[in-house]
Amino acid sequence: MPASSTIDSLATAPSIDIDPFSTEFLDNPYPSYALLREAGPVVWIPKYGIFATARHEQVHEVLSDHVNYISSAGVGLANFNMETPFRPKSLILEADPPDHTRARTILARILSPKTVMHVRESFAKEADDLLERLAHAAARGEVIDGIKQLAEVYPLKVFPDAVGLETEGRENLLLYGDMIFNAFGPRNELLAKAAEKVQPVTSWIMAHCQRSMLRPGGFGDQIYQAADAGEISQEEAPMLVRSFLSAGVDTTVNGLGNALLCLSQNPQSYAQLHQDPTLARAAFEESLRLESAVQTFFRTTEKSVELAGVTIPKNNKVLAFLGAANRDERQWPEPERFNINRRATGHMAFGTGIHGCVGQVIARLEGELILSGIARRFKRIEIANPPSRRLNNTLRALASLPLRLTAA
Ligand code: OVM
Repeated sequence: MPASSTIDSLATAPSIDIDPFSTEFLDNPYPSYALLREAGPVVWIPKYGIFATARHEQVHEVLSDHVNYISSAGVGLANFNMETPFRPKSLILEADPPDHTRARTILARILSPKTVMHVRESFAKEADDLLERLAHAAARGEVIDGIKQLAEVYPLKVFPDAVGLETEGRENLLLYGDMIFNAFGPRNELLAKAAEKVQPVTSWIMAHCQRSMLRPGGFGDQIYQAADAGEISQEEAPMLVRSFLSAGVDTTVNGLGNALLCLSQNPQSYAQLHQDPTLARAAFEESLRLESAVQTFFRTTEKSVELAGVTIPKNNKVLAFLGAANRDERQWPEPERFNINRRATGHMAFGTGIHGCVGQVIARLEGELILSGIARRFKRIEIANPPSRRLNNTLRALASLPLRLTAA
C-alpha cells in the first residue's frame, strides 16, 4: 500500500466543545458521556487541548498499553514534562516500569489476598458494630446520613487502623483525598477551594508517613520493613505510605456511598439482596460499574500512537473516561440499568493493566461487608430526603444521602 493511502485512511478526532470539569458536567456527567461515546472512539477537547475516549474498547486499550501511554508525566491534566507537579510524584501512580515495578511489588504484597484474609475478621467486626449503632438510631426513627454516618465512617476506621495510623486527626485523610483527586483536573474553582487547606493537611499527612507514627506490623510499617530489606530506600518508604493515605480512603468512601445510592434507588434489587445477602459482592461490583468512584484518569503519549485510526502525536494528554466506558452500550446490555444479576466484571472502575487498583481486594472486602451487613439487618433502605453532591474533578461523590432504614 502506498504511504499516502495509509495517511488517507486515518481518521481525525471530532472536536467536542465541552468542559468535563465544569459544574454542570460533573453534576450529571452521563448525558455528556453518551454524547462523547457517540461522537467517535476518540475525540478532541479543544478547551484543554487533549484527546479523550469514552468508549470501553479504547479506554481498555489505553490503560492496557503502558508503553505508549505513560503515567510518569502525570495521570491528571497537568503534563509533568511541561510543568512541575503540585506535589512530589507518587512512586507508583505517577511512574513507569521499571521504577513502578519496584513500588508495585511491595504494595501488591502488602495488599495481597492473603493479607486481606488476616484483616477480614477485624473489618467484619467494625462493620457489624457500626451497623448495629445505626440500626439503633434507625429504630428510634432517626434518618441516617448514608455518607456522613456510614460511607465516611467505615473506611476512615478500618483502613487507617490496618495501616497503623493513630485515631486523632483522621478527618485530614478526607480533606487530602478531596484535594489530590481535584488536582488531577484543571486549576478551576473546585481545586482552588480544596487547595485552601493544603498546607496544614499536607503537613499532617507527611508527618504521619513517618515510621515513628505507624504501629509496628501495620501496612505502613511493612513498607519500612521492605526498606530495611533493601527493596526501596529509606527515603522512598514514607512516599509509599503517602500512596496508602492518598488512595485508600476517599475512593472507598465514595465506592460505598455510591453503592448505597444505587441500592436505595433500586428497591427491587435491594429486595433481592435482602433475600440473599451473598449477592453483596455482585451488588458492589455493579455499583462500581454504574457509579464509579473514580471517573477519569489521564495518560500521556510516549510517542506518536494510533488509537482507533486516529493519530495522537507524542507528548499529548489522553483522557480516559472510566465512568463512560462503564456505561458503553457496545459493552453492556442496558448499560444505564442497575442490575446486580449481570456480570459487571470487566468494568474500568479500578482501571486495568499494570496500574490497575492495587487495593481492590480491600475495597471489595469493605463493600461486601457493609452491603451484606445492611442486607441482613434491614428490610428496606429508602431515600428520606434528596441527596446532595460533593463535586470533585475526578471523584463521583456525595455530600449527603439521607436514608430511612427499616429493620428486618
Ligand atoms: C498515590 C495515589 C494517589 C491517588 C490515587 C491513586 C487511585 C494513587 O499517591 O499513589 O490511585
